[in-house]
Formats: sequence, C-alpha cells, structure tokens
Amino acid sequence: MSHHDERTFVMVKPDGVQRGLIGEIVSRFEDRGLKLVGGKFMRIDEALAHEHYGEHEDKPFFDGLVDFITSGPVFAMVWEGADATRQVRAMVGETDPAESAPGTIRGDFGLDLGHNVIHASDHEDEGANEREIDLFFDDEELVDYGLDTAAWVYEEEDH
Ligand code: IDP
Ligand code: MG
Repeated sequence: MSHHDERTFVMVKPDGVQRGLIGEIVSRFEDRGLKLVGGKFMRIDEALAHEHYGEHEDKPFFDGLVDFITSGPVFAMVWEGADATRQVRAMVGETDPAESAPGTIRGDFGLDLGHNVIHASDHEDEGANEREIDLFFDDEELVDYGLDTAAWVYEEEDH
C-alpha cells in the first residue's frame, strides 16, 4: 500500500437521500479521484445513532439529531485516497450550510443546520475515520482492488 490508502467514512443523510442527491455526491468523490471501497444503503437504528453521535450526547440538539438520522435511509460509504479525511471535509463544507462556501456539498445543497445533507469523518478528531468505518462496516464489506485511474490521479502510483 501507499500514502494513497487513507480511508474516511462518509454518509448521505436522510435529507440527501430523499432529495435524490446520492448520485451527485458519489460523483463528486469519484471526480476528485478518490476510490470507493465500501457502500451500504441502510437505516440507522437508535443504538447506532447514539454510538455514532455519542460526542454530542449532552448537546441540546442531540434528541432532534437522533430523530433525524433515524428518520429514513442513509447511504454510508468508505472512500480512500491521499489525505482523504481532510480533503473530503473540505469538499463537504462547514457544519452549517449557511456558512458553507458555494462549491462545497453543504454550500451547494443545503440552507439549514439541522438538514445538512451529508456526514463525513472529522479530520481534527484523531482516529474518527477508523472508528466510524468500524462502526458501520465489517472488514469483509470493504473491497480491496486496484483503481486503474490512480496512475493518472497520482504522479507516482506504486501499483
Ligand atoms: P459535522 O457534521 O460538521 O462534523 P458536528 O458538530 O459534529 O458537525 O455535529 C454533528 C451534526 O449535528 C451536524 O452535522 C448537524 O447535523 C447536527 N448539529 C450540529 N450542531 C447543531 C445545532 O446547533 N443545531 C442542530 N443540529 C446541529
Ligand atoms: Mg462531527
């Protein structure tokens, strides 16, 4: 493997699914040159919601957040590439879509903090990417393969 193998967890939230944005969001990461290594269309139950958002347990918005994230299906993904966690967060934008730059996913598709379309692992929270991948995916659900375009995305590709 190489330094291109960093993995990050991403999820289209129930509002993004209902608004038909799965394809658009997947396209953005594909276009960037990232490699999809896992994907799962699923419904989050109460227990998983509590575990995933455990850091926000004491916040006033926690109950509403759990209700929202369990309210409909989500599309969970794992994307791989150089500096993937930080790069994906930059593509996602700020937590509040109203503060997110046009060109980012939240800045292009959202207007409201409570419905911000997408989740992505926080690059400032050490190990959050691996923790969240483990929470949502079994090892055998992550697919090991070579992406032929990597030779063109990266100047030096060692596959
Ligand atoms: P992030 O998704 O950008 O990492 P966090 O601060 O980790 O943002 O918050 C997790 C999620 O909780 C946000 O994506 C958003 O859906 C929700 N959230 C955060 N702050 C608020 C708030 O003040 N009101 C309502 N929902 C919030
Ligand atoms: Mg967060």
